[in-house]
Amino acid sequence: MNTQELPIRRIDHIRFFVGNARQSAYFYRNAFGFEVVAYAGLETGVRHEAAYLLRQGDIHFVLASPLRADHPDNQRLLIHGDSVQDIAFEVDDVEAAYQTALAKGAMSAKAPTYHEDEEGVYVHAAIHTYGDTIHSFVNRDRYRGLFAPGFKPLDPERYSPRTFHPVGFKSIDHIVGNVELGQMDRWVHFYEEVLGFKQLISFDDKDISTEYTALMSKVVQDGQGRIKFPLNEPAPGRKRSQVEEFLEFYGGPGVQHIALSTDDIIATVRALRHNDVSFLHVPDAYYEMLPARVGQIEEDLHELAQLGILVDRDDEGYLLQIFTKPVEDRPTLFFEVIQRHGSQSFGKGNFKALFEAIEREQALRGTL
Ligand code: TYF
Ligand code: FE
Repeated sequence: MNTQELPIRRIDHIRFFVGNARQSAYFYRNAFGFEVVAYAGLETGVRHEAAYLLRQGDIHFVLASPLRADHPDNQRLLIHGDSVQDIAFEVDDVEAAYQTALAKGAMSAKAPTYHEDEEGVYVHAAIHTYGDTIHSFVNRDRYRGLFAPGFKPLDPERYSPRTFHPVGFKSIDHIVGNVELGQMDRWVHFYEEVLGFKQLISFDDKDISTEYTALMSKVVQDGQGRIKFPLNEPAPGRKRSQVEEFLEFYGGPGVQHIALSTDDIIATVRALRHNDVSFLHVPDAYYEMLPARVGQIEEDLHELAQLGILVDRDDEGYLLQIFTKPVEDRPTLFFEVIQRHGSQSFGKGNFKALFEAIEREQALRGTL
């Protein structure tokens, strides 16, 4: 089994390639409550790009922007806008992970490199996944520096480290990819074959298309069940699928949403709303039906209704979730806030309310 051959320790970081990393860092700090901890750029000896490392709980985001017209990734800004470029994994052995992945059919994005400096050795390689998205493999067991070569602690002269208010995000719960019509199974197989993931068979499996879903979705997860990647493809429906809208405005397959977990969704959503983060709106009727649907829960229903938090129950427990509107002008990337009480599924009972809320937004954009 290749979970042994390719042991993924965890999601190391998500790299976003953006037009203006300095300003994106301001947004992810002041709206989402990330701490800006490190910087790479001209002042640290990096000539081609500026990058900010943001941290909250176990979550690490790298926001990178090109500094010149000859940056090798420039084209993706034009095609995708600001986007998730890399879901990077920390692995035991970068070279072995990369060779195994290639032997199983992955396409190389970057051959293994050993960055050696006074801080030790940082090992990095990368493979392609859907669209222009890549998976890096990194290992810093023999690296004592901060995060990666080129990164230095944030210089308060460049970026004020004060006024950061964590909103309570703990870890990455799942990352969703949108792929083209008919391509979902291909990418499910890619994660099974290349990375040793397993398709998650739960009663939540969404390969049903009803009049309101117009999408199909399957979930793959790593051997330890800690990394979960749902994959969506559009399904012909009554209306234009939200996945089609994404593919059009993103310019191909890519990361659609990132679900971040919290242990106190009420406090987290309250803080995010205070920070002007906008969420999808569900009608009041949703909350009238809620007690009958989910039964007894710890949280106060009025508070959940006030904040617009959704609830779903399955045989293992329940979960609370809420979805932001797209975080940029293109109707592409959005975030989900999730708190699990036992349930390991994805909120199937909320799909109708959620997809109808998305459709109302699509209607406003004229893309339905
Ligand atoms: O990740 C999930 O499966 C849930 C539900 O376009 C969902 O968050 C699925 C598809 C979609 C938006 C949300
Ligand atoms: Fe989700």
